[in-house]
Amino acid sequence: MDGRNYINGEWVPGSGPTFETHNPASTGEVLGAFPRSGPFEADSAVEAARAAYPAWSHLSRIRRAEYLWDFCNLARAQTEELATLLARESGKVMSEARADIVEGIHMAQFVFGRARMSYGDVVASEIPGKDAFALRKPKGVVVAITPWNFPFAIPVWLIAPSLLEGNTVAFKPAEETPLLGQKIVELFHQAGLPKGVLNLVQGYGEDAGWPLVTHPDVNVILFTGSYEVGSRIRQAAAKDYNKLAACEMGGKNAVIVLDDADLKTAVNASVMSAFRTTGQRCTAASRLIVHEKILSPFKEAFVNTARRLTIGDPLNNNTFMGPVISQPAMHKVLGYNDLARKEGVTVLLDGGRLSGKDYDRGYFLSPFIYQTENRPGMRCIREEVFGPHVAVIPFRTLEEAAFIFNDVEYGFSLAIITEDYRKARFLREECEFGVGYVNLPTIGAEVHLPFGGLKKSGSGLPSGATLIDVVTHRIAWTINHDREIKLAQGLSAEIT
Ligand code: UN1
Repeated sequence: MDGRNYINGEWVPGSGPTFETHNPASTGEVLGAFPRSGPFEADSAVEAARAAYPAWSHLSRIRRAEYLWDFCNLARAQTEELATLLARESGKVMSEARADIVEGIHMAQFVFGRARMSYGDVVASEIPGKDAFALRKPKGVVVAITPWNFPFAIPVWLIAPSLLEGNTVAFKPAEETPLLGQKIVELFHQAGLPKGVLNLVQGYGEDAGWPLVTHPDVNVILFTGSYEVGSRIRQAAAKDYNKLAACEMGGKNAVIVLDDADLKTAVNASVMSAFRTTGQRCTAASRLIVHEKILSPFKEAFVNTARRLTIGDPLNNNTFMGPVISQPAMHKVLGYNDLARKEGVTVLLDGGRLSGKDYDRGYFLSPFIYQTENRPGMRCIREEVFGPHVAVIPFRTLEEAAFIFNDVEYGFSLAIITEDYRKARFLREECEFGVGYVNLPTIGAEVHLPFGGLKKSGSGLPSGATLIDVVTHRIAWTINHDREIKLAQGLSAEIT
């Protein structure tokens, strides 16, 4: 693909160097070259978005939503082609690549449906002659900086609600998945979105992302990625009086398996949580906190299942686990496997880099599973790994399970495997998380729910259904129908 930026409705080549995108399953396969943009392109994108804002925000909400409807129809007609490209660029297996496209479509559908529904409240006034409303207004220019692990769904999650509410957008996809980023913008272009409403800036975080984040004319930054970057973005945004940053960041999520758990459910949920997307989800579980009574049968069944997983070409429909995204990602996971050994864990399945034949062409890893107590200061059970690396941690009491769950700096997702609703409720109340499940994996959130974590996982401004709160500000609007002024709190309106 001939990569371009998209600024003010025009596909423009970059002025400087380019970067390439590769298939992580077969690194010799180059999928395209893209502009390595810098401050000039970032400024142009924000200026175009600012210029388009008055007309876009004054368009009817229904009309704005119709562009999303057209986007949806175009994406639906090409789901298979988009999913294939997504699998080749990100290494996600086909069923997950399809689900990624479908999740983006779902968000656009959800947002489209919202257009004809209430976007404010009518509230009572102390004064009978007053009508009071809580309404919403768009914020202005939104910057969306998105990750490679959901290269279609997450950009659409962030862009679609922003557009519906009347904002305009400058979008920078991850440098690992620029092709899917460009595909999304092509679909909006084909849907006839007016020029400047959505702009695309390709490139790296430091060169292209940072000038977008720090641009004085940006009102909202929506970021999904690591805590380190998210934290820098939040600090930069806090310096500007008119800027808000909503960040979805890492996780050190867990499945808690109680002593009454159905073993089949526990194993299935744990395998999905730990190894779907090769462990590269902010909702993936890298800790399995298991009651000591069920520990032996659980370990045996979990390790045996993990040992049999089909690892290989993402385009093959039978593959369960594809490669990790890049060489640095692979080295990071291998480094954490070594760290776990050094920290004295008991290795249950000694995974590592796969070699031979097709494996040599990509970044393929097999599952690394170990058992350890939750010892203070251990890094492998506290830091985010983002790969097929998982700890089995035994517990004895429910209180201890909650303590272990909370004994990390992250708080994204939680799954509890139990038949006992009282115990599940206890853990729901005691554990710090944003997305919780019972008898399910830690992954698989749906777009019409809030989506975000606590602590280092989020900024307290969840996305998903609740992104509307981030991209709008609420205004109070009160109208007097009496001929004279009457004030709340019994305040006299007499002028003496
Ligand atoms: C992410 O990993 O950043 O709940 C998003 C899930 C998906 C979204 C994950 N629906 O796992």
